[in-house]
Amino acid sequence: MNIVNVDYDGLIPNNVALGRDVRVKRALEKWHPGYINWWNDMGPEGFQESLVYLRTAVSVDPKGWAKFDYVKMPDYRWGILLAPAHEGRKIPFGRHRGEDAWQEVPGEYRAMLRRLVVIQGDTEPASVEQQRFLGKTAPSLYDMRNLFQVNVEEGRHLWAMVYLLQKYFGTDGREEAEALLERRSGDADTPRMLGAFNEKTPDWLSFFMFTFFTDRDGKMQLEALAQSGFDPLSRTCRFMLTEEAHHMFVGETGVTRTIQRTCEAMKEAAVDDPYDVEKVRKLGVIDLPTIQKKANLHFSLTLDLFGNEISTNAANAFHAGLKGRFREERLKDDHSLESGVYPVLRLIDGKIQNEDAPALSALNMRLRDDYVHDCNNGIGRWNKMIAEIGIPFEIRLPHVAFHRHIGEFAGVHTDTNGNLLSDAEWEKKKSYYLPSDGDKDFIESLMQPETEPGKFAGWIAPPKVGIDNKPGDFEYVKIA
Ligand code: BYC
Ligand code: FE
Ligand code: FE
Repeated sequence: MNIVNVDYDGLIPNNVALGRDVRVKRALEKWHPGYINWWNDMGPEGFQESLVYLRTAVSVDPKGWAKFDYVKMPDYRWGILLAPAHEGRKIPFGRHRGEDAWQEVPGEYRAMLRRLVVIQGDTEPASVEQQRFLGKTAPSLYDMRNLFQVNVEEGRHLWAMVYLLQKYFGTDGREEAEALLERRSGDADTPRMLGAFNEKTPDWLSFFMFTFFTDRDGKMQLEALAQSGFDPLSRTCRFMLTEEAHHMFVGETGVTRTIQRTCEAMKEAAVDDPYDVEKVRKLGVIDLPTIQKKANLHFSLTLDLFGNEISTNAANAFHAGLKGRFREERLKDDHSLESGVYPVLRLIDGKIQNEDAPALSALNMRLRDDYVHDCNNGIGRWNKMIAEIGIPFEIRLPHVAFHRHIGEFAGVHTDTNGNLLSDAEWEKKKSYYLPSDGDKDFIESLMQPETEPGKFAGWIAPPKVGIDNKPGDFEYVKIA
């Protein structure tokens, strides 16, 4: 069988010759019913019987790997898909740089590797749980379909990590795979592992911000893990990244279309002042300052996912060759980082300032910097839309110290420019920076479902083109 093509004959589609790996095949088949139960309990509520126009991977060839068709989500063919192996691949960084990439788990790094796989795996079902009620308020069938596409792919990402656990980590891998189905986003007793994945995604603007900001953390972390010297992890993440591109698209275009509708409505009604929130809201669109607040919230929550600025975990993972840097292969240094330094923004003597730290310890910071850069590219495109329509407003990322719960700035309050605030000032001003109850109520009031093919809720502009080149009135979801 050609590695590029996916075998759809068995219960679990795959390109890893599962048919010849009886132990792992059995383990996954045993895990499968629990997964389906989880999907039925925690997946998109109210739409499990609907036919959704979804893409399914039929190959891992970057050109034309997907086929589109109507499926009921519980019948989606979640599979195990690894990007093709690179013949003779070497470990690209760390103390084992230049040695053959590992095809089995290196014993000395087993625990560290398992932890990385489990954390990655935990975020995937968490996001499905967070988004499970959004189908009911979808602004169009097009958007509903995109939500469900993201959801089934996050489900597949869970499969991707579970495959690694079942194949390479024996009994404890199996236990971790079970536990991934047991934790629940936001649950007081059994929460998901990382903070942002226990927050709510209450409305569609949050969903778009989440896919813009938080899925983009996914992209950065997957890029770092795609460098891994543990080859099966690298290949798994490489294929996940091709799916991640669509999640990023959903977020970026979702916010752009929201902004577009707001700006167009303002132009039509000759409302020039973007800060005249009441007037803008009367037009049935989300005012730009509130969109900024949502961005502040989701950006700051997502920064917490990069861990501490100074991290021995990150240093150890890099040194061991398990987790690299963003685009490691393009970086021009010794790829061992044993001697270099990296500037880290810290709180020193009550001031936020840069301090050089050992480069190895600063890897979370470095990945976060790459992430911020990537976010700014997307936000530039939002601002281009605002400028084109001619509204005097710019969306800006808040300072990295703003509203943080992990790391250097967890103990302080700042405004969005990074000026320190006392507790009292913060309490007074925070509804200026983050969505207030009133803002949330207003957004919620707009979240009325639009389920007629080709129609869109009044607060969001239609997309420029359809999915899979379908016409504007295509019925992306046949609601049952
Ligand atoms: N919440 O040394 P540190 C995605 C803990 S998103 C709670 O700085 P490290 C997706 C930390 O565990 C990408 N706890 O940590 C997106 C540690 O505890 P222990 C997901 C936190 O390891 C949208 C202690 O604090 N993938 O795919 O350097 C939809 C010391 O911290 C948090 C990954 O994250 C937190 N935010 O950095 C669907 C990649 N941060 O061990 C999917 C795998 C830190 O001392 N994970 N702690 O008990 C990693 O690479 C790292 O574990 C982290 C944390 C970057 C997450
Ligand atoms: Fe994912
Ligand atoms: Fe994603």
